Amino acid sequence: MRLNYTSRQISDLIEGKLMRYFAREPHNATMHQYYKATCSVIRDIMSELWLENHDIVNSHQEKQVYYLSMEFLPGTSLRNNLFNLHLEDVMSRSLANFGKKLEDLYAIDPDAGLGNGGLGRLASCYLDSIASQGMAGHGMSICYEYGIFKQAIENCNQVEKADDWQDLGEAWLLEKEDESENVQFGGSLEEYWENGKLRINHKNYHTVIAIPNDYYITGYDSKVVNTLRLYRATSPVSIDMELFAQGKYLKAMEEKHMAEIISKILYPEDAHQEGKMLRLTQQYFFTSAGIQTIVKRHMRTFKDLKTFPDKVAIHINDTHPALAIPELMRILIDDHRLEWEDAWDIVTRTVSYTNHTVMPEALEKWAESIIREIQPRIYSIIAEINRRLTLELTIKYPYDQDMIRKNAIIYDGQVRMANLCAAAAHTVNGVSALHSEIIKKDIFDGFNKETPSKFTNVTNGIAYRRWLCQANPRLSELIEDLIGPEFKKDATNLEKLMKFKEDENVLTQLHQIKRDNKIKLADKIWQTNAIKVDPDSIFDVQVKRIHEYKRQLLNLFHIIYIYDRIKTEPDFDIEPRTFIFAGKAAAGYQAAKEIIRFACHLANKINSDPEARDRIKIVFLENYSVSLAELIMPAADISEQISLAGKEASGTGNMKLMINGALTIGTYDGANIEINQQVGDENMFLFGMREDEVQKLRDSHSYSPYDHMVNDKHIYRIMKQLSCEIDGQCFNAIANLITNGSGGPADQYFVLADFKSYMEAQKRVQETWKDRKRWTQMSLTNIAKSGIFSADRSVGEYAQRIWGIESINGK
Ligand code: 26Q
Repeated sequence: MRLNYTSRQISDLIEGKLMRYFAREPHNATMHQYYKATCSVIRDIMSELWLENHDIVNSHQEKQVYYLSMEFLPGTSLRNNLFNLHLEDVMSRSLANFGKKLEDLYAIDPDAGLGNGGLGRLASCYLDSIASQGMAGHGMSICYEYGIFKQAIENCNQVEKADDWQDLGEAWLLEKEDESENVQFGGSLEEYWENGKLRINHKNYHTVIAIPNDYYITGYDSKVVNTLRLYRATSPVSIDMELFAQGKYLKAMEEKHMAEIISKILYPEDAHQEGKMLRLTQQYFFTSAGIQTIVKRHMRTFKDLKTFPDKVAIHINDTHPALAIPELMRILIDDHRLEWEDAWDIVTRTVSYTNHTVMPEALEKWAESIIREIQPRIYSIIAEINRRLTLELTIKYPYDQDMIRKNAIIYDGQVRMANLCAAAAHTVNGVSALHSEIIKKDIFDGFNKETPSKFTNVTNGIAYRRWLCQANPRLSELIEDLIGPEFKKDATNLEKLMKFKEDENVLTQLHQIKRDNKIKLADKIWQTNAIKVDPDSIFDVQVKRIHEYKRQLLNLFHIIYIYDRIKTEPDFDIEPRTFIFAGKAAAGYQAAKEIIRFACHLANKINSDPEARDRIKIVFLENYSVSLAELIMPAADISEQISLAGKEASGTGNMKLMINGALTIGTYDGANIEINQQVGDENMFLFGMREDEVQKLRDSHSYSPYDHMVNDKHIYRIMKQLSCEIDGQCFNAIANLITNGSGGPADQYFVLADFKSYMEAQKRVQETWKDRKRWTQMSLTNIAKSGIFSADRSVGEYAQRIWGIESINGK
C-alpha cells in the first residue's frame, strides 16, 4: 500500500501547521516546532486512514481484539510510522525543502515509556503486528503522566528522575473527550426486589472520569490503522464551591486532585507486588472504562449481547487487568439485566489470559478488604464467582480438599488474581514452551487437572521490522540485496540467507556492518561514560532489568575472575572484551540497586587499571530504554541470557540480539531453548543446570554455596574481593546474599552452582572468536534462523487459536 504524497505537498502541510499552531514562518520556527508540526501532519494522515479502516471494519462487522495491559512500551513513533507508511523518503525531501534533516527530528522524538520492560514492550510489538497483518485490534491502558523513571547513575548509584514524556509525546495523542467514561469507586450496596428478582443498587460512590487519548498504531505496508487507547483520570467536580465558600481552598480542590493521581505515574516494580491501594485503583480505573466502551461499541453496531463473544475478544495481559472479568459481569447483569449464567457464558467465551511470570512474589494477591473498599459491587461479583467455583469443585472432588485450596479465588482473606483469570478465561497461555509447561505443573496445577484443554503456549515474538530494519538499516539493506524484500513481510524468508554461509564476500560485509555498528555504540559510550572502547574487542552485552534471578551477578563474578587471572598471570590468554551492561532497578529493590553500584565500581576499578584496561573494559550505560536498546542490539557480539533455569518466562531481548547477529551464551531457560532448537548447539553457548536439576537441588536442601566458596579457589577470591576490594567499596550485602542469604535462602538463584559451567562456556566463546570466519558464519546462521521469533508469527497464533480474528486486508 503506497500513499501518494509529493514532497511539495508535505512541505505545504508542515508550513500550514507552523503558521496555524505557532504563528511562525518556516525560516524562524524552532526544531521543536518543526517536530510538532511534522507529527501533526502524520497524525492527520493516520486519522484519514483510521476513518477509512473504521468503515471497513464496521461494514464487514469483523471480530476485533482488545488487548488490555497496564503497560505498553512503544518507544519512539516518528521513524516507525514513516517506515510503516513508506513515507521516510518523501518526508526527508520535504524537510530538506526547509533546510532541515529528518535525522534531527528523530533525535528529539521522545520514548513513550509507559511500561517497565518485557511485558510492556511485548504488548507494543503485538499491536504493531496486529496492524501489520491487517487485523482490527486495539490496546487499552493508562495515559500515565509520568512513565518509567529516567535512570541517572550518580557516584555509581541509581538516581530516579521524573519522565515527563508528554511535553513532546503529546504530539501523538488525540484526545476524545466525547468518548469519556464514568468509573465508580467506593460506596455501598443495597439489595432490592424487582419483578421477583434480587437486584443490587450501588450507592454513595464517587465518580472518576476516564478521558481517552488515542495513540495511532500503524502497520507495515498495511492500510489498517488501529488505536492504543490511553485513559487519563479526572474528576467531574473541579472545585467544591461549598468548601470554597467556607474558605477551605485546598480541601475544595481535593476531589479533583485525588482523581488525577490515578493516572499520574507508572509503578516501577516489575516482579514484586505490594498491596498498594493506588495500584488496584489504577487497575479498576482503566479496565472499567475500557470494558464500558467495548460493550457500548458492540451494542451500537450489533444491538444484541448474544453475539458479543463472536465479535469481541478481550485479552488480559498478565493479571493486572483481571478486574475486567467482574466488570464485564457487572455491566451484563446490573446494566443489561442478564441472568448470572448467561453473563458468565459470555464472559468465559470472550476472555483469554497470558501469564508472564512464575515468581511467587510477583503473583498478584489482594486483601479482600481492599477490593471491597475500592468497589464493593466488584468484590461481591468475585465472591460469587468463587462461591460457584468452589461449590462445583466440592461436588466433583468431595474428598480432595487440595483441589479447593489450589483453585479457590478467595483464600485466607486474599483474592488471587491468577485464579480469577484461570477460572474465567477460555484460554490460558505461557510465553515459551518451557514456561507454558511450568505454569501447568506449578501455579495452575489444579486448573490443569480440571480443564487441561484451556492451557496452551504461544512463544513470544518481536516487532523485527523495528529491531532489524529500522535499528540496523545497513544489515537490512544487505539482506534485501541478498534475498529480496519479502523478508520484511514474512520473516521466515530470512532462512534463505543460509545459502551465503560459505560466501566470503557476504561474510566480510556482515563483519564490516557489525563493526560499524560497534563504532556507533563506541561513540555513544564515549559521549555518555567518557570511556574509550575498542570496536575490535568482543562486545559482550547484558541489557535487561536488574534482577537477582537474571543473574547479572554471575556475569560480574566472571569478570572479576578474568581480572584476577590477568593480574596474577601476565600472559593469561584473553581476547579483548568490552562488557556492556544496562538496565533499571525497581526503585525499592535494594539488592538490585546494590548490583548496579557493584557493576559501576568494578568498572571504575578495571577501566583505570593499566594492566587490565586494554584487555577488558566494563561499561554500564545509564537509562536503558527502547531507543538505547535500538543502538545496542545491532552492535552486540555476545548476548548474555543467563537467568536461573525455570525463572525467565521467555525473554525477548534474546530474540532482538539474535536477529542482529549476536551469539547467545545462555541457560536452558525460557525462549533460549527454542533459540537452541533453531540454531543447534554448535551455534550458541549453552551452559548451566537444567530446570529439573535446579528443582532437584532445591528440593534436596543440600545446596551449600559456602562449600563452593571454600572448595574453588577462584570463587573464594571473588567473594573475598567483595569485602572492600572493589574501587575502595565494600559489597558485603551482596556477599551475604550469596553466602548466607540475609534471612532468606543463601544464593537462592544458584549463582555459584552454575559458575564453573559458565566459565567454561565463556572459554568456548573466546576460542570461537579467534576464528573470525567461523564466528561470522555462526552470526549469519543466527540471523537466518531468527524468523520464527517474529511477533507476526506469535500474533498469527493468537489470532487463529485464541482470539478467532482475521485480516481485513484485501477486503
Ligand atoms: C504487579 C503487581 C503490582 C506491581 C507491579 C506488578 C508487575 C508489573 C510488571 C509485575 C510484573 C511486571 C512485568 C513482568 C514482565 O515484564 N515479565 C516479562 O514478560 C516478558 C514478556 O512475556 C517475558 O519475556 C519475560 O521473561 C518476563 O520476565
